[in-house]
Amino acid sequence: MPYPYQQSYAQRALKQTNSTAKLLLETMERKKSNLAVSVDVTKTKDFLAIIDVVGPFVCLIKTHIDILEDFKHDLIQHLQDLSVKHDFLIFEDRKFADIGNTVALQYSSGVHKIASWSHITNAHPVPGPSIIAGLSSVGLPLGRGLLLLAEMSTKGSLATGSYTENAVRMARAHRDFVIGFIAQRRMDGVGATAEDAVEDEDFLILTPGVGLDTKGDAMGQQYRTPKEVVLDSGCDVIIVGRGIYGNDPTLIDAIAASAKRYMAEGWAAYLERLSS
Ligand code: 5BU
Repeated sequence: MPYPYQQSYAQRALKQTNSTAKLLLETMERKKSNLAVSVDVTKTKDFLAIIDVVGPFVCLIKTHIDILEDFKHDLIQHLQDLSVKHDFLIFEDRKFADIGNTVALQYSSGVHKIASWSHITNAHPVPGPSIIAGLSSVGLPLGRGLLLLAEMSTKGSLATGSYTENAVRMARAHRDFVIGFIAQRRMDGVGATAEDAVEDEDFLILTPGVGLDTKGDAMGQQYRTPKEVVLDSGCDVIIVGRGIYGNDPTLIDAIAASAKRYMAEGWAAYLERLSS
């Protein structure tokens, strides 16, 4: 029997208990895309224009909603309309990192009301399991999913070794809400003891730090190719930002062509993984 990650996204969707995890895998299969685009721009106009043009090629749009200088709440309706139009999920890369009570408020309330529109969000495991308790009190009744940051793509990241293992243990104890990790490789079975039943464990791995043309940036980011990420490391979703829109968010035709290229590379690596 192949490991879960060697099965198709469709097969894996059938076994997910969290509805968001299931929906993401089904969307990947339906659109034949394991590409997420990270839309890190400061103007609403560019933000929506990029999402509209890459929408057909992605399973997921990743946002940093607090980067937008001209944020108004009606933007959320536009984002949700695009999510329906192009059939993708939304992931607010909020990286919560506080006590349970505070993260519950940050997730539900404030200017952005993230839980009301973002299918997926993420958290640093550094506060311990209470961060999951806080976020799930808001997100679970809404059917949302959480990713823990088990690793980061940056040079010198401290999220390694026993920190990563403990992040996986925390996730394993909260499988109703934690659907997987931001990580650079598979985490199934990591940190497990003999008592843990992990043979069928199937965490989703979403991986930033993906680029085809450069190896990194001047601020510690490190890039690997879709093939390295999906085929060699067994990750599920490639997250690409500047590799797709470069430094000019207005070059819409070039952005569409780039998204298509990353989508094709990511899917080819997945098909090769299935056949290996
Ligand atoms: P880039 O333009 O492809 O380098 O953007 C990568 C995005 O992924 C950006 O929004 C980061 O905040 C995010 N990211 C990352 O690059 N590395 C990490 O380990 C994590 C998130 Br977690």
